[in-house]
Amino acid sequence: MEQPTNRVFSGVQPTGNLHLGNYLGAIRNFVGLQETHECIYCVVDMHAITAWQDPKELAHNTREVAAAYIAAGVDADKQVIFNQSKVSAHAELTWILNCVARIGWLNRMTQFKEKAGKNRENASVGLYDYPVLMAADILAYRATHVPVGDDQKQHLELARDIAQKFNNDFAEFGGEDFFPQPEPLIMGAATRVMSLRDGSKKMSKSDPSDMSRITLTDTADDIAKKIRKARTDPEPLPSELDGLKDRPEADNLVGIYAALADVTKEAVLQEHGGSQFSSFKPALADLANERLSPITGEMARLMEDTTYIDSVLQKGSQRASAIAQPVVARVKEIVGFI
Ligand code: AQP
Repeated sequence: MEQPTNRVFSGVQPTGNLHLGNYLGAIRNFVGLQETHECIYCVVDMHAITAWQDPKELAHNTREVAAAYIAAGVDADKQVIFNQSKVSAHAELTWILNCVARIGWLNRMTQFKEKAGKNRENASVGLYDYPVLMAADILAYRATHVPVGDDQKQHLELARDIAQKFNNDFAEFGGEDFFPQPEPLIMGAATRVMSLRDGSKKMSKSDPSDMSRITLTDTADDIAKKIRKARTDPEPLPSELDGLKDRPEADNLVGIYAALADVTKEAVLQEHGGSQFSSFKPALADLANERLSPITGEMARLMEDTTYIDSVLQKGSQRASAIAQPVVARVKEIVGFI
């Protein structure tokens, strides 16, 4: 079976409140990669239901993530955009990989610990198994590169371990080197965008405070208000990177500015070092609005009539199945299923 050398796979959960972290950590990088790679971008609805979702909202949010991909600049004709539940290869491969992954490996996953919190006994089995489904997502396409935010690094390492163990366990049966080691692509100046209310927490869809995140449905006024109220310290911005040490909120805003302007944090500090937040924040709000408003506008337009998005997802799922089903069929042969 031919192994591609430049196949990208990534996904975003349709759990509502798509935010600047999702955009800068993932979606924006999806766009650049399509110049050089064959790209498969998934709306991971099966991951979403690891925590309960209102079925009507799940359908809306699934279309909205697809709309965000397209509005941000992913070419729906050239690349594959689809939702995970339409391609059964993901679920089928997950079961086989569940029997390869070790419980000890999953017990180390920090995202499960954070999301399950104190109520661990009551978390869904799906939430615990989330990283194995993620490994299956990537390996079903024998993807070589996975653009993600920094928070997904540990899950990517697990996917590599699962791929390696499968290859070793089934080496004699044609499995040797069957799965490539997928490489994480963690790119840009804002690989972990932090909450606007607390510089020690990542910006997240599930944060109860809407003021903690800038979303891809916010208006210019919303963005200006959220940035104005973002927590900061009383010092002016430093001129050197070292001066951001122990100043997580300042570091976060500088990182967001750098990523949006497509420059380094050093360059932002060269320009704004010595400025008070009272002048830096309006500049950041203007820049965020300039970059995001074409995307939010296009997303809103696409969501007015969802026929086009549904057709993209339908066509994308057929193209995704055509790639993944032969891989899963070969995996079944390798493990001895008849
Ligand atoms: N704060 C972030 N900074 C940079 N990248 C981020 N990503 C998420 N948050 C940040 C990246 O966005 C992609 C899609 O994430 P996801 O929807 O699959 O799940 P998540 O990581 O659990 O995202 P959220 O928004 O934080 O959701 P909740 O609140 O449910 O935990 C991934 O590439 C992720 O790295």
